[in-house]
Amino acid sequence: RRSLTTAIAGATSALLAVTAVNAQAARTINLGHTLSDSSHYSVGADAFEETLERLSGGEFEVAEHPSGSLGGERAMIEGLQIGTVDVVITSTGPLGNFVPESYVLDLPFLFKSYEEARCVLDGEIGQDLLNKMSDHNLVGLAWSENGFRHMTNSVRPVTSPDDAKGLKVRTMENKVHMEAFEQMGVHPTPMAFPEVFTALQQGTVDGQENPITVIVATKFWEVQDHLSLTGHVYSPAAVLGSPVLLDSLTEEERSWFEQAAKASAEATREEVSRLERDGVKLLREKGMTVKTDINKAPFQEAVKPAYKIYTDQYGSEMLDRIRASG
Ligand code: EAX
Repeated sequence: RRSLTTAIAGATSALLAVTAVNAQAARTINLGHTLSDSSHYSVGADAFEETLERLSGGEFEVAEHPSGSLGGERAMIEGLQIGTVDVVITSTGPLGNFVPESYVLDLPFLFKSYEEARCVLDGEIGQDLLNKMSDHNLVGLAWSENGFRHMTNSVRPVTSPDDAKGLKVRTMENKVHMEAFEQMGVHPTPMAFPEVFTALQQGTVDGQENPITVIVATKFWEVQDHLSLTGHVYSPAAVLGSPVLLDSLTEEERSWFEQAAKASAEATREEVSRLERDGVKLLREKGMTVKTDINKAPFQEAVKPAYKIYTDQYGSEMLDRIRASG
């Protein structure tokens, strides 16, 4: 009897020990983004999760928080800085407020194609920009993708800057974008993404601009009638990490996060490319009128002063490097 009690006690403490080791081993990584769980960011989050869990042999597990459930992109970046969020997939929208070096990427009509943008971001310039983030209390893990942005509104079809004049358009909280829209005669209204659908629904703003990916993932057809493929700016996404977490890791652990971020970016870009092929058809089926044949020259001309405003403040070194690499 005594030996049975001892055996049970022994087994119980062994079980407790195993449970304790497991609880310690599986560290939960909170990953946030603003888009739905059917979006290209969510595809990227899944790839991040799969890769990190595999490389770490289950030492880390990833909890995805989609749809802005941890706040808008600006709020989540602040969360990374103080360590309340571990990993964020975000557009560069509010990033320049933290890392001014990234503003160069937000200049309208800077990149002409996906190939060009991806090539610059995957090369030395992209790596330099990722490295810069550590000067601003953030860890740049990889460049992912949002896509070329297009204008939608609920007032009239837009095929020229004249058509866009006077429209109240939600922009990201990004002064380079806001400046460019102002030059176009549009009234820019900066707003965090989680508020945009309701603002469109209630008519607080007439329009917004986002890539096909975001328009599809957010069902903007429910609140917007007209889409114009202006492709006025390439919108990168960044996979960012919290320095509070990443600086506490071993070199090997940190490399797992970098590899997971790269896998995430790759999966997201594939999904962006797929939606570039199939998305417009879907949006038409959902009832949007889509202007595909947009003459970009007048738009490009209208936003030109944004370049001078940018270089006056930040210099032209990064811009020259990007242009020279194209
Ligand atoms: O990153 O705020 C925006 O319009 C972004 O494109 C969106 O949150 C995805």
